[in-house]
Amino acid sequence: MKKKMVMAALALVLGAGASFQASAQVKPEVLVKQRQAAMTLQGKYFGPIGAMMQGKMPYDAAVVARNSAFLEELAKMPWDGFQASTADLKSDAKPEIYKEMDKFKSNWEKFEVNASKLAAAAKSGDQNAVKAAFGEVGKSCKGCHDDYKVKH
Ligand code: ASC
Repeated sequence: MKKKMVMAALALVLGAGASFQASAQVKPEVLVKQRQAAMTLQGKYFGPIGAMMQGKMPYDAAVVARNSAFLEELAKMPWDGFQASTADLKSDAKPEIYKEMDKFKSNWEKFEVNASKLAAAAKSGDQNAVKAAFGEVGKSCKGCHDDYKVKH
């Protein structure tokens, strides 16, 4: 009886392992879509804050706080989609990414830190802090795009 239960538990663990492995092998096309979707949403939530910073829209602290909180999470999402398996697919990602993964990674880590700082500033309600943090996020977007995104 005891042995049967152990075997059943073992089968469960092994089964879970197998399905995890299968899901880890995501199709390269899906990885590209994942990246693009995350980046699109980043732009969607970054844009209005930018418009407020430039005085093109009235400052709305609730929208800034919500968008910044979304951005903090979105900032983490594209990066595991940049796998070598995607290097030959058509996208705006330059091939240098896969040759300079350490540098690319340090860029995205800076971006994540800056996005977190923006979310913290937005929560504090200090508009000057939001402005400064927003500028740093924008710089990390642009810095990485300059090096690693194809220009059209
Ligand atoms: C955006 C967007 C970018 C960045 C960049 C910031 O909304 O689409 O690429 O902000 O312009 O400098």
